[in-house]
This record gives sequence, structure tokens and C-alpha cells, in this order.
Amino acid sequence: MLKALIWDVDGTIAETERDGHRIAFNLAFEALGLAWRWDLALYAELLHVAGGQERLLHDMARRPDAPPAGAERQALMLEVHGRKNRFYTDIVARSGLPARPGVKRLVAECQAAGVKMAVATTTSRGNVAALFASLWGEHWRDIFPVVVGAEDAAVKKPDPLAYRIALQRLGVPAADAFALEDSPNGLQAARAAGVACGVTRSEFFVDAVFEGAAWVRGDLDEAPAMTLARLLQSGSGSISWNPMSGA
Ligand code: XBP
Ligand code: MG
Repeated sequence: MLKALIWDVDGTIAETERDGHRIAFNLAFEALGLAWRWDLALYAELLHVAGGQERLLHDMARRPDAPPAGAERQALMLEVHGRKNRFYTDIVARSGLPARPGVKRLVAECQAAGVKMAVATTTSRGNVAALFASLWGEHWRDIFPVVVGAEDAAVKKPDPLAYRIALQRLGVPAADAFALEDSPNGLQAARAAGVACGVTRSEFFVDAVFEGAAWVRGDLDEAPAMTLARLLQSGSGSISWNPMSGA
């Protein structure tokens, strides 16, 4: 029985990667006098590395003008990432990023039906707060009482840690939860925690393979719309999925 819906944030709630984080990374590079820029093609490749800090380190490792591995590189990474997050929350607060189609509708349906909602994300809690306040107003925590972010789960998706913590805080077994994700890393994290998962492909994952998803679609409003009733039907098949089978 479905008791909780666990939402990924980046790419699932809104197209935050293309229009938020990527732009903010570039603004941070510029502010620090770095010539590095992440265009769409490079960012699509870099997105396979979950976590902004990990992504920066991965990119720096192949740049001849980056500081050598060690304390200096780590310090620059933290400086860039801190600035990126300030630019990101500014972008979200000032211009607002719209929710992806059907997100607000499904959230409202879950609220009305008493389905608990949580967030399991790789990004930091401050970024979630900025985005959710812009989408649902200052009382957004009443809708999403459980938020598991980078500060809670040090090991990023595809590791299941964020999902395991979310389930624990929700007090709901994995079999009674359903996850919504946009990326292969996210799907893998949910499944490894034993949570059935539907996928709404985001811009960067239109061609990705999503093996083991309960369903894969462009967005929640794509016909036939993914209503809570339809999600429950789709979930019943996938919720019986056995994580030990390796299917
Ligand atoms: C999101 C991420 C994050 C964001 C940037 O993955 O991988 O790293 O790109 O956020 P998911 P931070 O949607 O699977 O949670 O810079 O705060 O990490
Ligand atoms: Mg995502």
C-alpha cells in the first residue's frame, strides 16, 4: 500500500540543472577569474557524476590549469561550490524556475489523499529550501516534512543512503513508498533502497536507459496524465519488485 512519495529535486521537480546549477557554476567560475565554462554538452557528460563538489573535482582532475590534487584543489573546489550555491539560490529567488508539468498537481493530489511526501536529493538543503519556497511558498515544509539532502547523506546517489534515511524519517517501509526520479543515478539509488521508482526524463536524460523503472515518461502531464490513481496502479506491480532478484 502506498504511504509515501519520495521526490528527487534536480531535474524532477524543475529543470534546475540546465537553468540553475549549470548557469550558477559558470557565474562562479567567472567571479573567481577562472576561464572554465560548462556548456550544455559538457554538462550533460559531467552530470554522470552526482554531486556538485564531486563534479567539480572530476572536471578539475583533467584540467591542466587546475591546482594539483590535494589541499589546494580541495580549497578551490569548496570556494567555487560555495559561490555556485549562492548564485543558484539567487537565480531561484529572483527569476524563479517553474515546476515541471504535473508536479504541482500530483503534490496537491497526495496532500488531499494523505500520502506523506519526502525529498531525497544529492543537492544541499539550502538549495531545496530556495526552490521549494519559490514554488510552494514559505510554508513548504508543511507539505514536505522530510528533506534528506547532501548534509544528511554524505555518499551521493546512486548510493541508496539518501533513500534509506528518508524511509527511516518517514517511518515507512520501502515496499510502501514510491520514488520519482529523472536520472539513471537517481533510479539506481531508489531501487537499491528497495523503493519502486517512476521516471520523468529531464532534458539531459532524454536518451538514457532506465532499466528497472516502474514506468518512464516525458513528464507527469504527458497523456495519459500520471494521476495519483494511475501511480497507485503502476506502483502495485513495481512495489512487488524484489530488490534481491537483481531484475
Ligand atoms: C543532483 C545533483 C546535484 C546538482 C547540483 O542529483 O547531482 O549535484 O547537480 O547540486 P539528483 P549540488 O537530482 O539525483 O539529486 O552542487 O548542491 O551538489
Ligand atoms: Mg535528479
